[in-house]
Amino acid sequence: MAALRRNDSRVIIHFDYDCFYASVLEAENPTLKSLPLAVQQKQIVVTCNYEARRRGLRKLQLIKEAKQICPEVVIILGEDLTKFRDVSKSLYGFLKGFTWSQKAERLGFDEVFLDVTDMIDYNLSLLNHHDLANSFFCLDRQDPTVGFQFDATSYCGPTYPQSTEISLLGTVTTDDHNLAQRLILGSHLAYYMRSRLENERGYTATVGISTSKLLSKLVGNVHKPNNQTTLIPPYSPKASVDEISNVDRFIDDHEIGKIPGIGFKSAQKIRSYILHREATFEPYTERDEKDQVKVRDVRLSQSMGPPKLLDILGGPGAARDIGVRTWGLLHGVDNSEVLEARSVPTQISIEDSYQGLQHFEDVKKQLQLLATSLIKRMRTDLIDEEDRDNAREDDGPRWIAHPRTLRLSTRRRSPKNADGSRDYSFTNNRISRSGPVPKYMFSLAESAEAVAEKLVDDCLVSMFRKLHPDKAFGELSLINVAVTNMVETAGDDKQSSGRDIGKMFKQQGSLASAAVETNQRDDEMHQGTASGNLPDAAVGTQVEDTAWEESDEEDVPSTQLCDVCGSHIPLFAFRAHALYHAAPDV
Ligand code: DGT
Ligand code: MG
Repeated sequence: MAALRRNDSRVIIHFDYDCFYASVLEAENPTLKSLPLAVQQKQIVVTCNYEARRRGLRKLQLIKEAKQICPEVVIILGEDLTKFRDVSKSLYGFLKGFTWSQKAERLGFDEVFLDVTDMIDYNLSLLNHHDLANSFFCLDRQDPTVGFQFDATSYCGPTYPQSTEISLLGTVTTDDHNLAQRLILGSHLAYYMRSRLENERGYTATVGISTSKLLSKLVGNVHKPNNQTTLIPPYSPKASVDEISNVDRFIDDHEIGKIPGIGFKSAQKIRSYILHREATFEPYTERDEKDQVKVRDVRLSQSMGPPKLLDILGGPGAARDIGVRTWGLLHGVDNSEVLEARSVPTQISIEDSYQGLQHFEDVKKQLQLLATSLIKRMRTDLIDEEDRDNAREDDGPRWIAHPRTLRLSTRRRSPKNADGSRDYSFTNNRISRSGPVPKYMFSLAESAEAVAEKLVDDCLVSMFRKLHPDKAFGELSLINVAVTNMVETAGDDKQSSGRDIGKMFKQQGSLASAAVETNQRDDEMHQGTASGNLPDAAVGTQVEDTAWEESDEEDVPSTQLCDVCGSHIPLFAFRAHALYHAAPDV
């Protein structure tokens, strides 16, 4: 049975900031650090600091419950995501700044993958094998004095499996020996970055070091918070005494739903197959113990392999290689690349969900709110941070990209059946209309609200009328306003290397206004505004760049239809969304 072969030639470091939203609030107000702190969105604790966790609070708990468990908890509203987004962007820039390859990929607001293979290879070649204990890790190829001292004979920080005495001699095959050396260097680099992140930016992170995004993300969780874990060799079964590799040993203990790349629906199908009955999934609570299916149970189940997984998971809409791919994931195989940093998003889209908007005046109000958020987001994401404060109209280039297309999309609520219920299989009701982005959207002379008002009156209302010529347009469950078709403007991105197109133009003495068309990828940055009928937790504030984590079937959207309100909810937020419905009204 041919599984995909794992490529263990890379070294990938995964960062997950500790209690991220809470840490951002603590950085603003350090007195909060010693207090139990919970961040509230609607009636849910979206996260809490570790002091609160020590006192029994947890993420995605109802506020009411949290107050009962810990009456002294300090609760701060976290519905405005601006500051979290800004910190996320800035920390990402900080971490990306260490890399040589620019392979730095953000997942949601608080996770970053770095592919540091080139740094590790370079530093391996510098090692003095006669004095490994006094090695120097060089962080800059141009300047050999920039870097840090480290002991290349041992791992820095905890490992999986735990070991007190691990040395290079501990492994058997040459491959594993080389891998150990690389991971030792990776562990020291990770520790160095964590220290700098904490000392210079005040944020701690939980970090994993391995050879893929999948393994580095998962192994980081072994020691939380403010720590790191390296998944150590042997990675190949033959090298270990009991012929099971550390990768299998590690992955085997995970519940299948915890494996990134195996989505909610796939996990359910696999559970049902293994349990020989419909697996129950109770979104309001932790999954029932009896319905847990571990990777080991699947991997060792009789006649299990890619064809069987294709049988279980295949079907309309499923990717043809889903069996092979899932079998690979169950063996820790994930050869997906850490994507190179992009200085600009391919598009910016703001949306909100509703229980049913029926009146034009309400629609107009929502268009105004969405357009205001969109313009604010454009100003945050498309203006060079350093330029923003001194920006004036005639100051030269401040926008690092100009979107060319404005798009309005709406989705109607599914129609009511005769018995009053709704037909939620009626999902293909999203319609869009596009037009050119008017020039004044880039004007900084007026407030975002004023520009938005003009945009609503000039463009969005007429686009809406064209989408819904009938006055009775039914009940809308979603409105999305987006700018797409991004054209990058030349600019000096300090983080970028010589590949940066803007920099290239500058270096060649070309006009700074030279623009280069970018390829459009379907990686919209969605943001739910806090104004709608659903909580942020449900609207998908984190959908930025999460394709890798969320989708297990290529053609199937990474959302789940909510039976209660008919909204499409990102899978990661589904539990929070269900909780929202369960929460009492305030
Ligand atoms: P950690 O990593 O366990 O120390 O704690 P966090 O808070 O960093 O949790 P994480 O990494 O799962 O999520 C990062 C941030 O994203 C978190 O601070 C709040 C937000 N977040 C996480 N899960 C949800 C969710 O289901 N809904 C919403 N609205 N936000 C979420
Ligand atoms: Mg986190």
